[in-house]
Amino acid sequence: MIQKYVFGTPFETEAVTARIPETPGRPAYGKIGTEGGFSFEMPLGKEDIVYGLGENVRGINKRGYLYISNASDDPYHTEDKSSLYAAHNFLIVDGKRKVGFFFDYPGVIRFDVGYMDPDVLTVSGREADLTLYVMEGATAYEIVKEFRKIIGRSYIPPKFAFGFGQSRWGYKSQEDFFAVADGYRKNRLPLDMIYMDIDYMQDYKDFTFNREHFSDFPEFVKKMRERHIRVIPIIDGGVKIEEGYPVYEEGVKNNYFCKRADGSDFVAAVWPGYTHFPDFLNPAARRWFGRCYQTLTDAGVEGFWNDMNEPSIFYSKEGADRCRRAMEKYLSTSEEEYSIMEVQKELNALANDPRDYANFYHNVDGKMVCHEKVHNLFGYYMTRAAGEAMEELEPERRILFFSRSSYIGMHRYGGVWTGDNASWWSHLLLNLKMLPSLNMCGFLYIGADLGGFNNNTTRDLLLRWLALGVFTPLMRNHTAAGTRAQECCQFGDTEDFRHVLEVRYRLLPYIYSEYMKAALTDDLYFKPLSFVYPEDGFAPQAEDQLIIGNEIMIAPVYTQNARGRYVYLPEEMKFVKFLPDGSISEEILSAGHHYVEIALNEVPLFIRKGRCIPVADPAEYVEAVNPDTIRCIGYTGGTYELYDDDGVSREYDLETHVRVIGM
Ligand code: MIG
Repeated sequence: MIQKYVFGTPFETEAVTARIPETPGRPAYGKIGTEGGFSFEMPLGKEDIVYGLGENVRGINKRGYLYISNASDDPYHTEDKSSLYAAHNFLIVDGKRKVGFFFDYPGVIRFDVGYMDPDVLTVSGREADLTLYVMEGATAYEIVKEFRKIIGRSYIPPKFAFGFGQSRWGYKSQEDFFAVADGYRKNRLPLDMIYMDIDYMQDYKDFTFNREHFSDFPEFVKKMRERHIRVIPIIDGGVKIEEGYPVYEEGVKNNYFCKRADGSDFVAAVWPGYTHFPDFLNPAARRWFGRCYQTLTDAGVEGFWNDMNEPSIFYSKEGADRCRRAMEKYLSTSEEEYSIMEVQKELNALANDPRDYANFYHNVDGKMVCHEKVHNLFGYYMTRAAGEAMEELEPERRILFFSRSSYIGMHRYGGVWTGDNASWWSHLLLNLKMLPSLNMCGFLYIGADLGGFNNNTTRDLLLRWLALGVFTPLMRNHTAAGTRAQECCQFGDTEDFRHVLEVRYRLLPYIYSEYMKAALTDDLYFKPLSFVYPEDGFAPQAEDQLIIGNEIMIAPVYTQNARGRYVYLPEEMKFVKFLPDGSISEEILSAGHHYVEIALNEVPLFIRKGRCIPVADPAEYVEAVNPDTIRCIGYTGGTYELYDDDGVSREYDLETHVRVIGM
């Protein structure tokens, strides 16, 4: 049962696609205040679990902390943070009462989930303009499925995007990219994609390529394709201000950029220096920007990642002026009157300053909407621009898209990667815990920077992280400029890496099948154990394990120097290990707690009682996975519904693409 309550005059985010009639009055849950902003207050039972909130820090149970939906380019995802890049305002209270809430509110909104008062959930925002969806169901899982039905089908990437990808901020020239390709192919390490970070562009200009570093870009893309590798370029949120740059000139001429109150184009410095922000909320601008991606698809590109779309601001013109004024004042007054600390304050406030977000506007059907009111939609609408344009221009094939910033609704147009994590063991665990929450909010094509983005990785961290990445739809090794080399061939012997990557390709039929089934039936790919075993009192405690589809449980190792880990089995399962010699070990374990040994070069999974999963022979790229080699592992007598399709066209159909296999 879904009810929709409208307060004030909300901005139409188009997060929800279903037509739901408005319910008059107030919801049966919570106390709502609309004076001087919005507030929602609801008591939490002692045992209640709170699920949801998508991309965020902390656990699967969100209880006991403050989360603020305020899309932020903050590259330090430490435990004290309340905001990452996304705004996923859907949560479920699971206790005696089971109820879900979607706060469709595109500005900054706070979720105090038993933080100030352990027994109270408080949701608040500055304006009392929002649509609140309230959902009841028999279980938290039912509520999620109900919610997913109203927000529209999740994005479906091309099948190659389920292969492994290598990335690094710092690859510049075609020689760099060929060297990465060689490192993989010569060592027979599987690879499907190499990501192109900002250095492929000419002066960080979107939809350009550096002429010095690429003699012939389409030819370069083609040569990579001949090696069965796709190159996936990055696109940034800001458009460089530069006379003669067509994207800039068209944008200015047609008023496609965000404007200040006085009608001038807002200016923010990002990687290219001063830029304008495309007004993705303006349908004409959105259409225009989306069509710009064609420059690259015409050159043979089949996928993109959208970055810096919170939007990230290094500093604005106004911010630079504030610093200059502070500096001048400091220089012309005495230290007692005006301290150098005042200058420091302005300098520290330069990046992503809320004053800047309050200082530019979107043109939505002729109405000027201040950015701060719709801040969390920018990444969503950028990716929507790209997705919609490609649905029109490329109706016959899927294009890969994923974004850094997102809002619910964007899940229909692309996936997300979870941004600038660090090469920390704690971030491996955080990666795991974020996955089901993201799925609940519709984001299925997801993954983290494997090995860690900031700081230097270590061989063991990367191997353990890849062993989790084997199961994430987006499986990408990415790292920041200046860090230690992180490609899988950079750690001496490549055998262990080859083996772990090969497991991904051996499981590809299963991973793709489960992804497609989840997308086509609005279901979860990753589930918390408690969703599958609602009667099991311990299941909610096992936050470091996940269920995938209906068949398997994963329990990755996430501590350094560990030779294995404790794992909880809600029922009897088969403990499966992909061993480095290519063989697979299987052992039946009874329900309960176990310690299982897992070496650095082994990939573990657990098959649920009575089930089986398909496994193929290893391959070096997705198209080389041979369906004739598929066999089942697991419980004798088990059957599996295998979904498969051409992986390219947009014709998805469960009926005709599923066949039952078994053992
Ligand atoms: O300010 O393009 O999250 O993946 O490598 C940093 C450079 C900008 C942030 C992204 C990261 C990417 C980096 N970008």
